[in-house]
Amino acid sequence: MSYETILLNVEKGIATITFNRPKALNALNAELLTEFSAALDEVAENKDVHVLVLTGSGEKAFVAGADITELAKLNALQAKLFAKKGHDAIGKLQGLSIPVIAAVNGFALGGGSEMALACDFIYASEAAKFGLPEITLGIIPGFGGTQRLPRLVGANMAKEMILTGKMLSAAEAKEIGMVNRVLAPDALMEETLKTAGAIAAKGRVPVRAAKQAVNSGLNVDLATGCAIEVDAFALCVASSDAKEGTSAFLEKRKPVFNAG
Ligand code: CO8
Repeated sequence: MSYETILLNVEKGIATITFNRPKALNALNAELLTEFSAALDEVAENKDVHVLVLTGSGEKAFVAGADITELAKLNALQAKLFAKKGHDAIGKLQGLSIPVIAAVNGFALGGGSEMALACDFIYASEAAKFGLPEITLGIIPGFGGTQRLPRLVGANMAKEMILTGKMLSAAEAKEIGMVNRVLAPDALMEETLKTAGAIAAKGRVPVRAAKQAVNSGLNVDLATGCAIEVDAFALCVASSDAKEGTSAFLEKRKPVFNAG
């Protein structure tokens, strides 16, 4: 399928979705959200895809937020529908069984930060800037920022960002635990794809099980989380990935997962 506002590329088990409205700093309009959601379906249905990477086109932005030209025209009901559209797409992203890495190449503001927060982890270029500036527009984050940011960096840090609307540099975002690695701009994609490749070479079953166990465990008490892990562990032990991984160790060779 071809898209107008995003690019979808699949290579060596890794899908890359690039937000592609560089003239509007890749802002999220209704068309982009519809296409993004369809691309996620395409990725989810492709059995050859083991990892998804998200990035932005152009030098300046990952995503500079929801499209303010569209936002400015909405009444309350339309705003609710637009917020739901964003939540549905970003919820679908977070619910993918394969890992997702955000390669944040520039501004990740408002909906852009919210998109990155729904990924499994974030690598950022030294040029990246993060923030939830909605308060400056007289609104609040509407694509999950008030919920996902405090879960990741703690309530107080999240409230300072949301209430002031201030931007953080990539280094500051790393300091508060929002970003895993900060890289030179021209090393961002290479390093992100290297990590994606390392994950794609692991067994499909344990990768999905590990992601799901961590995510499910975050919403429950420790005992329930540990029970989730036990079930997921048993599922992995019964898989051909465990057979290959343990046999390879005992036979002193490198395991080959996802061969067939
Ligand atoms: N929406 C639409 N267009 C945008 C956006 C945006 N979010 N951001 C930038 N653009 C456009 C500019 O209008 C400009 O277009 P043009 O060339 O036609 O004038 C072009 O992109 C380049 O931008 P600038 O000239 O402003 O570039 P600067 O380098 O001077 O500034 C900034 C870059 C700092 C990123 C600046 O563009 C900016 O502040 N952008 C807005 C950031 C923002 O406030 N984002 C939050 C938006 S609200 C949101 O995300 C809410 C999500 C939940 C929605 C819930 C729905 C109900």
